[in-house]
Amino acid sequence: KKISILGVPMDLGQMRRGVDMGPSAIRYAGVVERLESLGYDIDDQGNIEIDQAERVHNPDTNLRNLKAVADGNERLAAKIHDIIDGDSFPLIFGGDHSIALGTLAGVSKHYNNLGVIWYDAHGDLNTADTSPSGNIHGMPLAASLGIGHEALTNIGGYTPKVKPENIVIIGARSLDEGERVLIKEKGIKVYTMHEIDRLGMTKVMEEAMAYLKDRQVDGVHLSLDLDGLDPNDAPGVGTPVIGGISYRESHLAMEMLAEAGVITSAEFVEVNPILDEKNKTASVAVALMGSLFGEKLL
Ligand code: DIR
Ligand code: MN
Ligand code: MN
Ligand code: MN
Repeated sequence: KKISILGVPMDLGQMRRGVDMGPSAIRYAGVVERLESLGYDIDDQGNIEIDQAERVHNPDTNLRNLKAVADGNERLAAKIHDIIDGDSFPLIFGGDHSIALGTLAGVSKHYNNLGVIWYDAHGDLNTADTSPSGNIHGMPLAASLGIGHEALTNIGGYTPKVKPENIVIIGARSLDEGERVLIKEKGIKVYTMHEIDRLGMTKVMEEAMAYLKDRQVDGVHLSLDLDGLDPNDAPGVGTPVIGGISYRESHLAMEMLAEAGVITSAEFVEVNPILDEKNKTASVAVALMGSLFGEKLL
């Protein structure tokens, strides 16, 4: 039982500083001790090198910091190969959600039919053409489907990373117009807050896992954006959206994933300690990781 931790101090996929300190905040919240207490052998590989925001030139394009984001993600993808080749579980700490480009580039090569659970308030399905912000952290899922600028779709030297029918989005409550169009066009499975309220998290997770099983996936990557949770429970995020998934529901979701034993790689992103309340959001992330890796009270 080996887990390899990689921090990605990336804040170039959006405009607020501080999310580059996410990996430190998560380590400070005790993640290594927490997972070791569950019997895992933890290999903390430190952080990927990412350009400092103040040093990155912003060309006049609707893809903010494109080159620096792409370069960092190439380095991340290469590290993930080594982790999986070494038979270890890749556990990645963001950084903003643009790092999913590199994570999926590294992970997907090792599977024939990867499934993805995207736990997020947002769809992250924008492209330069549909993005209202120019922020690449709102684009990684589209790029991983092969949609968008080549510098993003081709991270790791191949595209696409995932099929639309192998994705389940959970927690959506803020979707841009272009994202809605793409979801309908591609038939992407989405559990919005409406379905979570209506069905309850138990049913949502049962259905999500049954859906991916039907797709005969041979691995499932969990990409968990802390803004999927309600800002009352996870205030330290750059783009909070009210009416989110509760801490309790999120615990339940992680416990159900642990029981089913389906997750083969994971990332926890968008933890911003500058915007946080006494490192609450990183602590929530660590608690969720505890449940994801099998923690039980009795
Ligand atoms: C928005 C925000 N849809 C954008 N996206 C965020 O800028 O594309 N994703 N915050 O997590
Ligand atoms: Mn490899
Ligand atoms: Mn996101
Ligand atoms: Mn989000």
